[in-house]
Amino acid sequence: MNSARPLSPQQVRFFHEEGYVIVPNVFDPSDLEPLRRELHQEIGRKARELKAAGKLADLHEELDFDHQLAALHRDSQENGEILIRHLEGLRGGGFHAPEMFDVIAHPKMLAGVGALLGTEELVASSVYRVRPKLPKIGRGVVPWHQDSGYFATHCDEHLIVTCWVPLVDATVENGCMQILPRAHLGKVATHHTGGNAGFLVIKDEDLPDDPRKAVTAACPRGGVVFMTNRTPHCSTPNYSEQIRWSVDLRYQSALVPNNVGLWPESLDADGKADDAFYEKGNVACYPPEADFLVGSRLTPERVTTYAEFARRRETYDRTQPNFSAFRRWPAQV
Ligand SMILES: O=C(O)CCC(=O)C(=O)O
Repeated sequence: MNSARPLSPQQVRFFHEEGYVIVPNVFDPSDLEPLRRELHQEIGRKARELKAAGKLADLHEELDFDHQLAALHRDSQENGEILIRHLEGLRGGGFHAPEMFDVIAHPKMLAGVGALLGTEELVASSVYRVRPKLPKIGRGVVPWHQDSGYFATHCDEHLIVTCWVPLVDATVENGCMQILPRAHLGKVATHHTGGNAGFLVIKDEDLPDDPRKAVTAACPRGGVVFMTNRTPHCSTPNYSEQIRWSVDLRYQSALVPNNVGLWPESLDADGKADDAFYEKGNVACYPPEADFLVGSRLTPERVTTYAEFARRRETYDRTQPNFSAFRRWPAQV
């Protein structure tokens, strides 16, 4: 295993000026193999559960990680959706295996985000997503947005770094991202609800710049696309024959509002945390999900272990917060 390569000063400057930087060799592709393998095994386990429940006949076990889920989805869209939602990582109950945590807390990843954030006191967010973009269907196409569109307004002016990590080579053909450069220096644009698959969307006329100026963020496996929370981006359809797998992870300085160390303790009988916890007590940029310390020179003993990561995600998942970033935006595109 090679060691962590810090980003060069040129890459850090590029990120701050352009709002993104594509670094092709953060990981060795083999560093991502355990996560690919675990996701593949999880698909097998969940598909066997569906088969035992009489919901599907063919497990397509002969197919590799880059194809099996697409075949299951082709056989039954309903089963495909169940599997995708199970893997997505949405809310604490989603995919949070040790192999996922190992990528989030990987020294190579922390070296990269540490350089961009200018600190070793690093908080990772539970707002990470696993994205299997299936071939030849619209699902997984993500409309123009800024990640800040999903966060609480008090974090608009803070820097939260999104790290988009392809688990296959991401190309124009398989639907890599498009990024609007230099637009992160302005405000958070107006988003609307009602985009494809429930995503928030910035209408073309509300984009801070001409979408024809977008750059195509192709990125090899092992690379990372780093973006700011105010960088407008979207992604296009997958016209290839295989799944475009990726994970997107989010980090911030420990000085930016977060809920490290906070637990939604006061749950009522329905498992609902009291409003005060989400309205005032929990000031995180995305309060419904647990943040955790992943790097610290000052208090290394507080750095989160896998067991605590899992417990925090699962505890937050049992609550049903009132918080919704969507309430900030006008309804429907
Ligand atoms: O993976 C994609 O296609 C889009 C990712 C994205 O929008 C994000 O990471 O915020």
